[in-house]
Amino acid sequence: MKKGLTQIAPCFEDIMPEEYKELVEQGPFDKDKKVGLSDLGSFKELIEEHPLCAGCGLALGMRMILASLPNPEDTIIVGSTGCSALAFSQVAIHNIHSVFGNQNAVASGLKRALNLRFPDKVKDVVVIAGDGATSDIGLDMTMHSWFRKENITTIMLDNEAYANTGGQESGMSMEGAVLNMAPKGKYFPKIPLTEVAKASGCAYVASCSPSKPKAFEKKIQRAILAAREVGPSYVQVFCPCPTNYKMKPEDTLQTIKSREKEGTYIVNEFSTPEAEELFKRVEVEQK
Ligand SMILES: Cc1ncc(C[n+]2csc(CCOP(=O)(O)OP(=O)(O)O)c2C)c(N)n1
Ligand code: SF4
Repeated sequence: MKKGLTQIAPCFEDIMPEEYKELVEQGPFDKDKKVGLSDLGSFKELIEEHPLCAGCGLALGMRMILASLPNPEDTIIVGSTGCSALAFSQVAIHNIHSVFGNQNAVASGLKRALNLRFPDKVKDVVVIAGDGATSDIGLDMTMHSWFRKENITTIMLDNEAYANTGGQESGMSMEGAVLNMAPKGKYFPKIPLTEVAKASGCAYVASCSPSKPKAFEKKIQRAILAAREVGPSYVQVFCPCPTNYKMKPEDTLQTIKSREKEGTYIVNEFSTPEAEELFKRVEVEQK
């Protein structure tokens, strides 16, 4: 199926807003016209009137992830509670919501069921969840999906806070971070989750940010490829929250660049030899 992947039930056609109808018509599904991150703006992956705040790094990160998906038509996103959940009902990709923290368990079951139901088809299952959902509440389920070597990709939208509930510290907040509900500053350092992912058996691990779109797209695509053919993959996307960190909305990208420059947000990449081999083969074929 090309366009028509997301559909409006006939009984709702007359009441759906115009921009939702456009989303259905103009999603990035047309395989004959393959789109990527550099085409962002020429198709519709997220409704303009989504409810995320002005300057939200997470909204930018989500748009870039959606535009980087190698196989949007056959991708199912598993989301979790948090700010991103407010936008998932308004994206052009199939997605399901899971209860806070359960996302990697739900994604594991979904991937196994899809393998049984569509044995001859590639179906990518991609978890996209906040740092609280991934590194705190859902850490056990996230890590166990890695230990079990489930063929799924986990993407963390790392805004270094529990943003949706008004600003509590998360495991991914920096030591000393002051938030509305962490007025004394966080007592312990940021969890090195990329290191944990490596040690837990992920075939591909990376961190990235919207400041370098080409590298961003490559990392998302590598992660999905690795999960298809080698084993679990993890990508950490830095996407600061201007509302809870009390920045001006227009300063989000500059904040990312400054943090990367001063080395307080480390952008890196790791692949197992098997994944490395796969990337070499596929990326040469694509040239
Ligand atoms: C089981 C459960 N515990 C707590 C909550 C309340 N809750 C909703 S969103 C949220 C914070 C989410 O933080 P994070 O995963 O970092 O995502 P963000 O909102 O920052 O994008 C919390 C604690 C909930 N919905 N369900
Ligand atoms: S609170 Fe922060 S993360 Fe949530 S929508 Fe607003 S800017 Fe984005």
